[in-house]
Amino acid sequence: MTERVVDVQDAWRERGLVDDAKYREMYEASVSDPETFWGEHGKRIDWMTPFTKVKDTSFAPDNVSIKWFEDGKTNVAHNCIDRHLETRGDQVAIIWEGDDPNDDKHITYKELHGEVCRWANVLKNRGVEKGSRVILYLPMIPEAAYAMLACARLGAIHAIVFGGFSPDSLASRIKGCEAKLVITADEGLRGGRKVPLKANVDEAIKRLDDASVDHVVVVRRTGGNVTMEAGRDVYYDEAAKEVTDDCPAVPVEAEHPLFILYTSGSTGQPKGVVHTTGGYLVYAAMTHEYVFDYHEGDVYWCTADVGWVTGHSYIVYGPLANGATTLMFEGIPTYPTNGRFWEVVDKHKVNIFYTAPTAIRSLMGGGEAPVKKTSRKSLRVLGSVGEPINPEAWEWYYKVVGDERCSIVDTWWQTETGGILITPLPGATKLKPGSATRPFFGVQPVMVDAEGKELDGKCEGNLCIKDSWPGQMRTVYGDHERFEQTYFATYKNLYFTGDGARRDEDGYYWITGRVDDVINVSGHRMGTAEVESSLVAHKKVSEAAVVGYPHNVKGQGIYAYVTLNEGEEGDDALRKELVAWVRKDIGPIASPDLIQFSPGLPKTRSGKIMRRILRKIAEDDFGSLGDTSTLAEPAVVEDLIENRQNRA
Ligand code: 6R9
Repeated sequence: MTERVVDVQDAWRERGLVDDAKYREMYEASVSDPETFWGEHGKRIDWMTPFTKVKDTSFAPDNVSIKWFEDGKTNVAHNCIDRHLETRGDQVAIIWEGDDPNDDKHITYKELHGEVCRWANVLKNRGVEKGSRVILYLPMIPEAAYAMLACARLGAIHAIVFGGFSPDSLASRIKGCEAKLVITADEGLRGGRKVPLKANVDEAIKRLDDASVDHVVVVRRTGGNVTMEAGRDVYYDEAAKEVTDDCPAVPVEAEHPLFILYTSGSTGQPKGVVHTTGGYLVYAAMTHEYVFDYHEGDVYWCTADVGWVTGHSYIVYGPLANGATTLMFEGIPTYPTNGRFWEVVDKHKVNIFYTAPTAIRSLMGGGEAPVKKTSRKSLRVLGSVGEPINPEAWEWYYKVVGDERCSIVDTWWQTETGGILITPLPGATKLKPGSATRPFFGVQPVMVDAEGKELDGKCEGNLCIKDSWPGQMRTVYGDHERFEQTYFATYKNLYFTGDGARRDEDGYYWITGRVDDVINVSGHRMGTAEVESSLVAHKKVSEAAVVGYPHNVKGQGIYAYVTLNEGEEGDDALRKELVAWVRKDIGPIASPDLIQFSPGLPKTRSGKIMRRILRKIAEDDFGSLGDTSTLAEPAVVEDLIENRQNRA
């Protein structure tokens, strides 16, 4: 197959912030002299105390230390709100589109300022101060942005937990960061269905013997009935009556933590990824401007949930730091109809649209009609994030959604990277469907083989990054050693991403997916170990192994091999029971798609589960199992193949 190349259209180049020559010039400057480059771009935000030091970073395996703009002081809420008041106080900062198509709201920068100050005062009255940890467990409502910015205004550290996570997952995160205060809503509303958020918070706190939580602030979203514990719980609207809308922004050090975000890794419990203030904001704002070719006055919409890093960097912090109008959507792509995205685009005249391949694939199933019914004339740039976009979905996005008129930016990055690292720039980069293309300014990708040898030119291997960029995570909350071990111990002096990639003759990167035991289900990261430990916690289960397999819509599905205790019978009823168990334990996103009961798992003589074999069987590709000579009991494999669930 010859590779398709889509040239930069004249209109993209004319409007673009940079063309190809400018990209090359800026990229060269950014990697040959990062101090000067970032010293200059660090000034894109306001500093209460200007920095004099730009970069002090080391990837030395047992002494990783990352500091940017270290002697400067600033405040993220000031940069996202206050500094815009004079020039664009009456401009809309947030367009909120509710789950119900008749429900929307426009919030100006001036209004945002008032709301955030009030929120900050409500938190302050409850003991929140610089360094306090606050958990947010909220639906996609403007209050989520207000609460994030209110924490930032006080120098408090927010940790958002996605509303789809269970009480147990919430409890472990509350405990992990010893949060004093939890912000939630009575209920969430998605696709017409209610989510019992406050009840889940009650459950979570009940599960912790020694709960750190002194206060729960509850936003009324549906007005649904919830239990309020006297002395601990308060409705936000009642608490807000007692405060003013004036609250100064607290200047904090550039390296003061802005947020913790829990993410799945290949082992154990989710890690608390820590992002700090100055470098993070500079990087989020700069990538938002260049990658989406953001211009003054554009309406920008990222469909992610604020519970994921994409929502942090590209719904709230990046766009608001740039004074943009950012759209926040409460609902889902298929409610009330599967034309909803495009109807919202027309309704609010969206210019830049950013979503995940899984959403595109699910809408492809509904055909072109729901798309073609809408105009989409306002659209200019279409973004993709979360997982590799298959060329078929790319072409559909380009042709059907974008009418071959919009540029596509396939943006590769991670919770850990804080912002986009590999991506096209609309005015500069020729596109190849399925490739995230070239590195952003200051980013130096390195390809290595399994032994850690650096590969040149066209190659395939593991993707690492040489040297730091300002948006990089700084540590794992409370466990710096785990940070060093996870990301810097595999390959010396390199940040290891956990992703495999291919680099082609033009230096373009094609991300092939995770090379560790992390799977990507509908753009959501899941550690296979987390699902396994949930399954084995069930009283009938003796052992479990979980792998990913290709799934048409989700990208990857969850395939679980389960060995039951003596005397237990594996049938459809038990399958259902186990799916419900995992849903309840971790959350709906972790539900196994396929469960295979097996008398044993393929192990080496030293007892290691041979996941390579399990992956092949789950992919229905057992003709090439590779080397099976180290198997302790070869007969196990025959049984696994015979009873496989995923038959082509
Ligand atoms: C931002 C985000 C990170 C993992 C990452 C990779 C996959 C994200 C991608 C992509 C191919 C892209 N990923 N974007 N793979 N092309 N454009 O998704 O963060 O939830 O931490 O996931 O997602 O495997 O390592 P996070």
